[in-house]
Amino acid sequence: MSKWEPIKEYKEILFERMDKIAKITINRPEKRNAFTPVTVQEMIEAFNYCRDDASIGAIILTGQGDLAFCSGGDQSVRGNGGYVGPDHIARLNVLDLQHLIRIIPKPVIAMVRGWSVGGGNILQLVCDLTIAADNAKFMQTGPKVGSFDAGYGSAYLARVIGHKRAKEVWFMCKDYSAEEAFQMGWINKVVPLADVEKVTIEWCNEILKKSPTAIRFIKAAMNADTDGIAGLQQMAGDSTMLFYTTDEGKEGRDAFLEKRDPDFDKFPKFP
Ligand code: S0N
Repeated sequence: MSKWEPIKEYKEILFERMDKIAKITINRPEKRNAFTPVTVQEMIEAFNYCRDDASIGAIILTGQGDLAFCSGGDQSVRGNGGYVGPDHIARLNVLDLQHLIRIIPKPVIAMVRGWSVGGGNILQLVCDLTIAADNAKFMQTGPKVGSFDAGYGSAYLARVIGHKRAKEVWFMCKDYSAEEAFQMGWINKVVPLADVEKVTIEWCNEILKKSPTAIRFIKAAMNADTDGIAGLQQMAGDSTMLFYTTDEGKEGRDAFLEKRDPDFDKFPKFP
């Protein structure tokens, strides 16, 4: 059905594109796509590539195979103070990835098949939209396995599904079906497993017909509401970027370079 072209070879992820859509796939199906610091670093690099490439307008994040989107941090490389990669440094670099997914000014869509667990489930949470296959299951296990995400995983989850539900998710560590997650507003759509990629691509293409600047500001505005001054900074940066493209913005730069007073009088003072 789809013709994905590789963008770059990695050890623990696949990174592909089809026209304006990029797809980042956690490729550790034998571990239910649990992530290591290497997986996360590779994803960070791939997301940054998508951020910089102006021809990419939507990004899909998924896991390889039908059994899991992601089962969270790889418990076999969990050391003292974080997850340990080849550099022997214990890290929680998935927090940097969560932040990157939030601030990247392009829509990121999680495509969930099978298990979405722990830190993996937080990754789908921080994506802008989630399309789930009908075999998807959602679960936080932290309090069972000696960990927790008190950042986006808790506070933002509470914003998305409500405080009572978010506490239930973390206190009970139960799994929720795709239909239950949909009813809670945790995800956007449930489709038959066989259709999940087709529908995710359809959603991407629908978004790609819309104004990228409008999408960028809608995403930034919602982050500004939930992320405090850091969210505001992102939206402010977007506004500055837009201002740089105006004659009014250029007048300030040009006047400085031409060693003259700027003439801002000629610009309209809109109501
Ligand atoms: C996903 C589950 C439910 C799938 O069950 P299923 O289908 O029965 O398969 P299994 O036989 O259990 O698994 C198949 C093989 O995959 C291995 N495996 C699965 N998950 C992991 C994992 N997370 N790490 C390492 N290996 C994993 C199995 O061991 C098995 O291998 P073999 O065949 O060799 O035995 C089920 O597998 C399950 O419950 N998995 C564990 C889920 C889990 O608890 N994940 C970790 C949760 N914690 C985090 O994600 C940390 C989050 C984080 O990074 C973080 C972020 C912010 C702040 C703090 C933290 C923090 O560290 O806490």
